[in-house]
Amino acid sequence: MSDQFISIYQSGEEQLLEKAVKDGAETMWDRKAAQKTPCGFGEKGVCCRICAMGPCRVSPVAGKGAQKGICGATADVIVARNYARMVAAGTAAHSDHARDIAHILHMASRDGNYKVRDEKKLMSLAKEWGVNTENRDIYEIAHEVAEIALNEFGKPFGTLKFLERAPELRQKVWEDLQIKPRAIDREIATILHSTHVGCTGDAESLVHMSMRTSLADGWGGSMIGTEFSDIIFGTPVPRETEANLGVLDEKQVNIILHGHEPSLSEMIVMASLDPEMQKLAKEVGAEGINLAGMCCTGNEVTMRHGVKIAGNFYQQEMAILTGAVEAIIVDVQCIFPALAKLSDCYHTKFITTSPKAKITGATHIEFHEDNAMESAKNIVKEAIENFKNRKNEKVFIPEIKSNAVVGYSVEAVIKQLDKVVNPHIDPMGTVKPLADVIKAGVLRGAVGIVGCNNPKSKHDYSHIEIMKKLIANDVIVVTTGCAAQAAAKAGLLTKDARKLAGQGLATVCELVDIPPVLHMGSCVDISRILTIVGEVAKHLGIDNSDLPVAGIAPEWMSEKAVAIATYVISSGIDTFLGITPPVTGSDEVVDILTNRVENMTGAKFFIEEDPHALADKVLGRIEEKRQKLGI
Ligand code: XCC
Ligand code: SF4
Repeated sequence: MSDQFISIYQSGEEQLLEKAVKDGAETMWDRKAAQKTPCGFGEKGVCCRICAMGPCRVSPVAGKGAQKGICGATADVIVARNYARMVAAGTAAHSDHARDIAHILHMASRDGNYKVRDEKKLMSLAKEWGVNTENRDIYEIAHEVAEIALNEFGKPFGTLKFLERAPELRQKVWEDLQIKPRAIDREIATILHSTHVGCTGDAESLVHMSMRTSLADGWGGSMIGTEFSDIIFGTPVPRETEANLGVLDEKQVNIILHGHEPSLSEMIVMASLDPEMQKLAKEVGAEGINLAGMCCTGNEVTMRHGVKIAGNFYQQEMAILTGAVEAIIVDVQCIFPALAKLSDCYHTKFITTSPKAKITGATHIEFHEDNAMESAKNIVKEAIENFKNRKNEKVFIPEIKSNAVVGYSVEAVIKQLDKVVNPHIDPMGTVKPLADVIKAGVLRGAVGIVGCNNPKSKHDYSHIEIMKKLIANDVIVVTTGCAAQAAAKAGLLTKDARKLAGQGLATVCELVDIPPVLHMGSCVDISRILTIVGEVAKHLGIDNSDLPVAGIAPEWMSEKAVAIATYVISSGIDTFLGITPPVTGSDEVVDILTNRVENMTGAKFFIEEDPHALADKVLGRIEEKRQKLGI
């Protein structure tokens, strides 16, 4: 195995943590230690503070200690309510992000900052939604499509439009279960209502409602986020980049883009290329401006521009600890409030930009979409001017980075697949070649590995171990979010990584010229995975739940991940969690999620904290599905 593949475990983190001690900087590890043993009630999900008669905590053990809250809520009800609220919060985060993107399309214009970059995608969506396209200006069409999307959040009647993209058999499952989400905001509000004191008092009903709300994320908010970002900023195509903290450059102004929404980061990318900004950087003695992404906004700009990846969630503090970052610019989600105090130990400017995510101690420069370029330039200028404050004696950049290929949208995957047919014949433009190799057993299956980092697990270890084991067993891996960045750092997103793949997968990778692990984008882009799974199922005339596919969140931590996991099982795809969710205080809820839900949706949760055992379980389940299909 070449060094590249093991570099993940030597990413300079230890040296940076030592540096933190020397610099008197506090990190998540200090705070984790200060937390001591985590609260056992919280960990099991049996703590309720929904009303002021409480807080109540009930015993997770039947027959021992308090069995009910003051209102009479049992452990089952309390656990299920807490779970439902996590799903609602996660759905809200993805969807509120999507709403902003839809608004941007609504304000897009030919001479404005935001334009229509993928007309083909816009036109096909217009057709899908019955928007008249004949003899109309492309921007008029865009605005109408955007308005329809905005109505998906609060429309009074009907169900979400994108549900119709699912295989018919899946739509029938949703219909029968009555979990087709209506308006996105409505599903979130309904959960908040139903989990208010004195409302739903039945665990199964709460899980059922959670499924409906989560589908409003996957087939609503997230899908709108992906599709509209593609229309406005372009649908990603494969491109090369580099990943890990070694992408920071001592000689340049280093700007970290952290958060989720491409509306700001896209503008920063444009602003940093502006000759005026480049000139300013030279004037302060830097060789140029070096952008590097982190978390999902990093994924958005790497997919569309090849912007380098500084790292994933866990590395946000590490980036500042290098002492080489002029500014860390954030929008929303997954941003440690701790960055404010940490950046005070260095010259780094911590710049918040969204009214949705102000942080005490940060420099707040509000980003306004209607004035996007000017806002972005002001922010970049702050970073450039800060270069002169850098203290060279405090700079340490670990010299570790890997090459990666990113940018596998569904469209890009299909284009690659066309390479298996004779290029002189018309390209098929379908997922048929993928379905064929799965059917033939050349690929045993396909797995999505997604989600965060969590200090409960060694950084990236579970992501990488699971990926390596699956590709070695001829399972193709698609990845998004912080998992994708872990893969990038480990060198798994290179064509070279084929040598870690089993013979079948290696042959396919060779033939269609792809890495064995495909970077499909940010977390809202899990909707791309739903789309491709659905297309393969449709092609074979079966349901998602029949396919040898699975979803894994090895190191998840956010409420968004709970929403995702729930819409993935609701979409008929088994989901494996590497971190135990706070539900174990209720045998009933555990039984629903890991067992009974399979009779409803055809998929269920598996919880396994050991990455190797988890990978084995995935492989076992894939073979089970193959057997059932008779392939
Ligand atoms: Fe956040 Fe999206 Fe998790 Fe990473 S993977 S820590 S949610 S950035 Ni979405
Ligand atoms: Fe206690 Fe019931 Fe109030 Fe929760 S809702 S805090 S269980 S009384």
